[in-house]
Amino acid sequence: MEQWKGLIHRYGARMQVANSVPPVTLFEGNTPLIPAPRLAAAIAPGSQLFLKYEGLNPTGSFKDRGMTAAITQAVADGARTVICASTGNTAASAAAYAARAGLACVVVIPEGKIAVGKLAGAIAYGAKVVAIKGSFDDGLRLVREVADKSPVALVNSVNPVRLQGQKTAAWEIQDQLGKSPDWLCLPVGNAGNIAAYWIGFNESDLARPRILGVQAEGAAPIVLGKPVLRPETKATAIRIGNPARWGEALIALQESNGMILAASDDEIIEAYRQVARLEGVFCEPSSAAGIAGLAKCVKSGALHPDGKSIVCVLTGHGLKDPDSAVEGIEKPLTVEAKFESLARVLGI
Ligand code: AN7
Repeated sequence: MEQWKGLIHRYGARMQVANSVPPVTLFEGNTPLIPAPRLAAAIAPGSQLFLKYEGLNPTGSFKDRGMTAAITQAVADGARTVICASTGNTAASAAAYAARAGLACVVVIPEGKIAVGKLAGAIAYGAKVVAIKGSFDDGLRLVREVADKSPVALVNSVNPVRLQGQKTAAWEIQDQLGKSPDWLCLPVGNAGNIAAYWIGFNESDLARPRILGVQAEGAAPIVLGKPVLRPETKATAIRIGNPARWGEALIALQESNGMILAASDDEIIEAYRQVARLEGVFCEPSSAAGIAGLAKCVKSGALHPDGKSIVCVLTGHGLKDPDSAVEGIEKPLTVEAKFESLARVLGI
């Protein structure tokens, strides 16, 4: 088989992105669609449940799909510096692709509210990291202003080229499944991803899935129908109170005959632990929001899983947020380095 060379190599002809320069790529995309029968038995009996494991992208999240496109475009446009606001994953991804292209990168993050693995990435890839005393929404407002007033390229998903990269996930799922699923479940933050999937499904000849979007209860502006001034959730990636792609999210939900709901932090964390323990797939808390929402809809009778094919998008890797993994967990047992000591705790 021909070597995988990333999304623009594979799908460039169907993406609106500059082709005047070589693609800036880390060979992103082509992530596995993993059957999840044990999770299905637990939360959606009778369904064929799959996990689109986007945490296996080069910087550990789905953001790399959009970033290969946005940074390639920035290079073609002659940019020297790119900027984004981020709850963490966009920052790490922008920093990596900027490094790859030899561009400078500035990331603006909400102080104290991003997972350590994301900050580590942004620093390792050499970005200039600026924390603000404010939320992601404040950060996005600020970087938009910077991009308006100076020659830096904005690479948040308000940049349409980002969606051109991210829409490819819809086509990958269709290729892997041989059809569209009946349901696609995913977390919703700034709503770029739900908008991008909907573009992808619309640019295919196959039937479109129904979309289940899930927000965190403390950051659920679309569910509430109004912006949330001070969003709060343990799912820090989706701690967003005024999504930039709100309108597109509503269109995707309406046209797909979909649903949007809020899951509590407890429900999200339970789903996050469940998918790791039942399937061996470790995602970050926000990524489990889609699973939490699916479980909720099945329980309430809003979604009948029997005979349905369902894909939950796991947007980011669990190792991005090691603190959440160990929070509230007892420390590992420590014993003397002797057979008898180990045997005693194992009960043998
Ligand atoms: C793991 O990195 O907004 O609805 O600045 O990191 O397209 O915003 C991240 C969002 C879901 C929500 N899952 O996607 C950022 C940022 C994970 C994420 C989302 C994010 P959108």
